[in-house]
Amino acid sequence: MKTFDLSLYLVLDPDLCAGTGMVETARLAVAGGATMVQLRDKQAGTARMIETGHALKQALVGTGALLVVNDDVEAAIAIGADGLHIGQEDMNALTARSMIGPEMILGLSVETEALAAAVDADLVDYAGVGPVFATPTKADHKQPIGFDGLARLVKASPVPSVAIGGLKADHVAEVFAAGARGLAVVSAICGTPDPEAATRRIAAEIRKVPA
Ligand code: TZP
Ligand code: MG
Repeated sequence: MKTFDLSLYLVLDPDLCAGTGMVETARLAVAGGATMVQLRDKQAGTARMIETGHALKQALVGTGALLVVNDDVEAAIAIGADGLHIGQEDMNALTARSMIGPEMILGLSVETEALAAAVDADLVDYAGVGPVFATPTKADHKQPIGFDGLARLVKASPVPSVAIGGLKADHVAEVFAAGARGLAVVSAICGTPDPEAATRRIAAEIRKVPA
């Protein structure tokens, strides 16, 4: 059984992070309490993913925060990332698992109850569930599920879930009440004037959640 803390999961966006930079944003967010950081850059090729991933890994050394790479399995392996995150349109979980081996964390995005129920817990370690709300951060996102949908998908999933999509500090209580183990955020942290303070505000709400 792998142990990892999904509670405050930062997903990086190169455009939103352009001012501060992805690596500096990650460093600040982890100082503010982010538990996981995902390198997500849909425009970057593998070489650039590896370059940024190495810098991120360096920035996270000794913090306990885990580094997850979106979609690019080759980059995840080359970086020595803690995890790989795939979507339904990416390679399937069996292929991904066979490439990354048993130790690396594998996350899978699920947008419907049927997809959540279909998650293979022998292959996948956590589900990214959403979008809870419509969000301008992801142009092609699926139908928002709301907190009712989140609760249904969390229940259907055989693995721990992290909620995503339009989530801010104000939503922490409802995210956990729906059974998710955490929230994944982009714009609540990336591109804010003070990413560390923004993360601290979310972390403070998480500390209020009854165990
Ligand atoms: N997947 C579903 S919604 C989303 C992703 C990557 C973007 C979430 O961004 P934000 O800014 O936290 O709404
Ligand atoms: Mg993808």
